[in-house]
Amino acid sequence: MRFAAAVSALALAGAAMAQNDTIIKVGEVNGTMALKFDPPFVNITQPNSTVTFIFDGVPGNHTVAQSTFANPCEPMEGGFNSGFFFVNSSSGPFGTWTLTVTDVNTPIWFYCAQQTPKVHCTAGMVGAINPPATGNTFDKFAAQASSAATVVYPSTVLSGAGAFATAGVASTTLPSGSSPTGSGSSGSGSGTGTGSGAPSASSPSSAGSLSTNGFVAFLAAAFGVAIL
Ligand SMILES: *[C@@H]1O[C@H](CO)[C@@H](O)[C@H](O)[C@H]1NC(C)=O
Ligand SMILES: *[C@@H]1O[C@H](CO)[C@@H](O)[C@H](O)[C@H]1NC(C)=O
Ligand SMILES: *[C@@H]1O[C@H](CO)[C@@H](O)[C@H](O)[C@H]1NC(C)=O
Ligand SMILES: *[C@@H]1O[C@H](CO)[C@@H](O)[C@H](O)[C@H]1NC(C)=O
Ligand SMILES: *[C@@H]1O[C@H](CO)[C@@H](O)[C@H](O)[C@H]1NC(C)=O
Ligand SMILES: *[C@@H]1O[C@H](CO)[C@@H](O)[C@H](O)[C@H]1NC(C)=O
Ligand SMILES: [Cu+2]
Repeated sequence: MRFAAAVSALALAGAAMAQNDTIIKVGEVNGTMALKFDPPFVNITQPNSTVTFIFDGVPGNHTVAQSTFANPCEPMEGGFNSGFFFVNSSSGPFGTWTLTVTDVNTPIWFYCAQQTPKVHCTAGMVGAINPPATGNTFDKFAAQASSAATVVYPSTVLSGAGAFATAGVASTTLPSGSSPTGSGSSGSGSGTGTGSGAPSASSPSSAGSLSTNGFVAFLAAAFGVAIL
């Protein structure tokens, strides 16, 4: 147990230093709960860079499932799927899932497959890595998703087309103040509001590095305590 924790901590520290990580938040926009990915798409130029999805938004189930431009809400054959992660409430437990992007020259499209109490994919819970700036753009993908006739629950698959994960969604706690506010969070009527969350009013990259640093520091602290 101790040995495993120490090895994980070392692997995590090494990975955090070696990799170029981009954060996508699941179930929020600009620090407010919403059935969206935030940012909805990212540009990854370095092969083997990672994208970490943080499940801390709208309470309920979410997935990150690879689809195609033509069928935004159905699993791509050979695509990845994180599997469902259930966000119990606005205070967690939360999840993280890391993809390594091996192909930076082909768009990677994805969606959330949750369908109750409403269909997340048609509500706008779609995203992309490296969508084209012209032609099959992210906006066209999102428009197709909003009117998709078929939405499919896929099974969990770690390795997809152009990207892979090495594990399912990991349950974790997050530093306080890093989670979104808004509908679905109990007792959010007064207090901090939407201006104080990490994701708000920042560019995607600065919000990402802020979250990553806080998250890694937090995990390091947690492991440090556990190892002692
Ligand atoms: C990290 O990746 C992004 C997206 O590919 C790229 O713009 C940035 O230059 C990379 N940074 C480093 C330090 O590799
Ligand atoms: C990405 O990782 C794979 C497997 O480790 C390696 O073969 C490849 O050379 C790496 N690509 C780059 C650009 O670092
Ligand atoms: C969430 O997903 C899990 C696993 O598929 C399932 O057992 C559970 O019923 C789902 N909960 C909701 C509220 O959809
Ligand atoms: C889920 O949240 C409810 C209240 O919102 C709480 O009673 C319950 O213990 C939580 N479950 C877990 C697994 O955190
Ligand atoms: C990604 O690159 C495209 C050009 O290919 C650009 O229009 C867009 O603003 C970039 N998006 C992000 C989030 O950096
Ligand atoms: C989120 O914030 C960015 C940057 O301030 C802004 O461009 C975007 O429109 C906002 N999105 C929503 C849905 O409010
Ligand atoms: Cu969802």
